[in-house]
Amino acid sequence: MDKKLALDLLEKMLLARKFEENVQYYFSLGMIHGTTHLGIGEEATAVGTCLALEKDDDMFATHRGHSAAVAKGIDLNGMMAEIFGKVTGVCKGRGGSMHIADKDVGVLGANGIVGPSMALACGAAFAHKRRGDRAIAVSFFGDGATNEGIFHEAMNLASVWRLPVMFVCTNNLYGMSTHISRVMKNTNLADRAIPYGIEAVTVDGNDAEAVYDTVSAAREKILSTGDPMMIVENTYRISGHSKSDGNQYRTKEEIAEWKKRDPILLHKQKLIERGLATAAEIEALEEATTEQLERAVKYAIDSPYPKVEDIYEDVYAE
Ligand SMILES: Cc1ncc(C[n+]2csc(CCOP(=O)(O)OP(=O)(O)O)c2C)c(N)n1
Ligand SMILES: [Mg+2]
Repeated sequence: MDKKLALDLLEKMLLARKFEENVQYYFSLGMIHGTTHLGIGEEATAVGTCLALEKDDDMFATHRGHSAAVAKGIDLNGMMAEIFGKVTGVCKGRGGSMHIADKDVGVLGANGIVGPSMALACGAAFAHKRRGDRAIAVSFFGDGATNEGIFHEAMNLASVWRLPVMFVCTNNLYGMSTHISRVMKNTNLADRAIPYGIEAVTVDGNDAEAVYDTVSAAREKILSTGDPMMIVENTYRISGHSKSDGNQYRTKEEIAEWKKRDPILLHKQKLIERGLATAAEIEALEEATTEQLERAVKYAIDSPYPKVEDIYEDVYAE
C-alpha cells in the first residue's frame, strides 16, 4: 500500500462514517423520514471493495448501502439530499436511503429487499460479457442473505454462464437479531461456493488494506478467467440493525470488543506505524471530511422538496 492509497482508504472511510453519523443525527431530529440501516463498523468492507473497482464496474448495494455508494464515488451532496427526500437528490428525492442509485458512477442501486442484488448483478455481468468491455458487476449481500434461494440461483447461474460477477458477502455475524450460528450449521460462508465450483476467498473485513488487496486480485482473476468469484468479508455492525434497536440480542462486552477493532482506528494505527501518514495529516483529513459533510447537509436542508404536481414524472407504468 502506497501513501496515496493509504490516505484514499482513510478519507473514504471517514466520509462514510461521518455521512452515517449525520444521517443518524438528522433522523433523530425528525428531519429524515422512512427508515435507515447504518453500517458503522463495516466501512472497511465497502471502502476496501469499491476502491478496488473501476468506474465502469457496476455495484449493487444492500439495504445497508451508504458506505458502498460513498466509496464508489457518488456525489455526497446529491446523496444526502436524496436521503432528506429533496428534489436535488440523486434520484430526485424519490428513493431515499434504500434506493440510492447513480449509474454514471456505477452505483446500480441499494435495495430494500434482501437478496435480489445477487441476481441483478448477474444481469449486469451478462451485459458486460456480451459487450466485451472488460468490466465486472459486484453484488454486496449479508450473511443472512446466503440462506435465501436467490443466493443459490445466482451462484448457479453465474457459474454455468461464466459471468464476470463478484459476490461480496459482508458477514457481520447477524441477520437482524439472529446470530449466524442459530441459522447455519457450517458458518464458514466460503464453503457455500463449493457446490457451484466458484472460488471463494475469506478476508478480515475490518482491515481496509486486506480487503482492497483481495478484491483487486479477485477482479483481475475474474477478468482473466471469465469466471465469477465470491469474497467473504468478516466484520461487525457496531450500529443497531435499523432505526430502533435495543441490542437485546448481544452483550455490551461483545460490542466493546469489536469497537477495539474499529476499522478506521486500525487503519490509522497502521498508517502511523508504517510512516504512511503523520498525525497532522490524519487530523487534516478529519477536518476536511467533516467540512464536506457539513456542506452536504446544508445543501440537503436548503434544497426544496419535489412538487406534488410532478408526482407522475418518471413513472413508467401506465
Ligand atoms: C426478502 C426480505 N426478507 C426479509 C427482509 C427484512 N430484513 C431486512 S434486513 C434483514 C436482515 C438481513 O441480514 P443480512 O443479509 O445478514 O444483512 P445485514 O442486515 O446484516 O447487513 C431482514 C431479514 C427484507 N427486507 N427482505
Ligand atoms: Mg448480517
